[in-house]
Amino acid sequence: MKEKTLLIIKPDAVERNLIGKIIMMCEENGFVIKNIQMKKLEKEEAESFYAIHKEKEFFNKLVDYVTSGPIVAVLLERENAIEILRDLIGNTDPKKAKPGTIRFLFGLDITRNSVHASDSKESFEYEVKHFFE
Ligand code: 3AN
Repeated sequence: MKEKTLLIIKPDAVERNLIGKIIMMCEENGFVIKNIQMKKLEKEEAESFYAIHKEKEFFNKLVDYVTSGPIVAVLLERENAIEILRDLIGNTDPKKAKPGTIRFLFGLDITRNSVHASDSKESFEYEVKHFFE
């Protein structure tokens, strides 16, 4: 069954002109782009998007970083989209990401790791509301 998921191309990747390469990797892996939006998040929007991490010591750093420049939100669809996109982006820490994954290729460090992808159906339903109907 077809499933949707959300990809966020983060400020470090937008800044280094990697939008095209990242989207190309998604398309080459069978994802169809259903919607796309470039946006600079307000602090409140970023805090809401990352609410699940509110108690973490890296929360403020994460919010500052993700509001530091424009991001691109991409609504993607394919079979088993959530799991396959998580595999394609790789480990949160680019140093631990498998070769060939987006974070292995483009991530700079655990904060500036180039992309975000929903990690479950529940996170997707919550996150997508910040960008699309
Ligand atoms: P993922 O993005 O792989 O789902 P999460 O949900 O654990 O990872 O973390 C959300 C974001 O918080 C990550 N993308 C990363 O930028 C940041 N983050 C996670 N762990 C750390 C950490 N130990 N130090 C700094 N930032 C972190």
